[in-house]
Amino acid sequence: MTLTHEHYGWTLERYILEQQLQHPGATGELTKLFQQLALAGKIIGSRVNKAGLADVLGVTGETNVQGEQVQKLDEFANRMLIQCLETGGQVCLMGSEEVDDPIPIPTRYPKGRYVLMFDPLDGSSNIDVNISIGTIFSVHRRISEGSEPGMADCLQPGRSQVAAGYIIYGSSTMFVYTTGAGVHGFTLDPTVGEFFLSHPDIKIPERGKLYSINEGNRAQWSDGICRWVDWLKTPDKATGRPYSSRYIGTLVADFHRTLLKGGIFSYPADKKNANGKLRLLYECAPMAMLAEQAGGAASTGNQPVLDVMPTELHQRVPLFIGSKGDVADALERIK
Ligand code: FDP
Repeated sequence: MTLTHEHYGWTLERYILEQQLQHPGATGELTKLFQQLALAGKIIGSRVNKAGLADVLGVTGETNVQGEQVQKLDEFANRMLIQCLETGGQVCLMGSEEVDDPIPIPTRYPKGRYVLMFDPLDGSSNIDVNISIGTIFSVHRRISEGSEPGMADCLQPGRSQVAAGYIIYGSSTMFVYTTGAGVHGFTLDPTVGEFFLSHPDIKIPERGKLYSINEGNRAQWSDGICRWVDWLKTPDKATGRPYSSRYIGTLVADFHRTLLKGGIFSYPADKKNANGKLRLLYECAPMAMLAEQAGGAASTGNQPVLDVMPTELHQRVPLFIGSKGDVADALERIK
């Protein structure tokens, strides 16, 4: 779909409503869930923009379930998402990268048909240095009919996600999502306070010219990963090598660039971390759904990320994600 002047004024809400009209059975609950996610994104984005002014920088002194220091903004983002989503009656249970166990909906609020998993503020090490950060979300259908929602609702494979997306707080704030019918991007006009359609039906180029990996970890890599990265850097006109290197250190930002420009992002397993660093449910599965919906691919190195059956809430998996051709090259060379 090409953006024309007819799309001027298409807000996120209107776009989702239009999509809903194409599904006569839709109840509008997912639309309401998205409205609340967008609201949380606007509130978090506004706080992120004032990060240097307000007393929100630095750490709280606590450590989260991953053993990392909790940043004040992480905590704020986590609280905002819970507050915005727990009251509306669309969600029955939530899971957050910042919280050890599933987050129940207080009994005074109705429980809905969906389970929401989120990473409230991805790229926390970049908060204090004015580099893009983001919120990632993943939506599943509740499977615990007739009983209290529980862990089984959270531990669903990426393939059964109903929706996934992220909000990037960068040079502009963008909301990028898929409900299984392509990937669509909206840019926040801060003067109006609305997300407007700016990137309809995003497609990842079949191949890119960029690779993105933390090369500081090279001493820990397998021979296969070293060989593959060396190959990417070896000049060869026919295959467009050498690739250029880009690494922001915020998954949302590195993925957003990969989605728009193509290429590959990877956080592989290494000698220290047998499953890499990134979390399956809050990071890899939602990004994998976006990648596949945009015509790209996402693999753990052994199987498509979307096919991994989760066994733990905070499980990690290796990630190779981006242009189809570039992911296929990686898989071929790391063997
Ligand atoms: P961060 O630790 O700053 O929150 O999810 C973790 C993450 O960031 C990703 O956003 C990012 O891609 C990755 O870790 C960066 O890890 P390294 O610093 O080890 O490269």
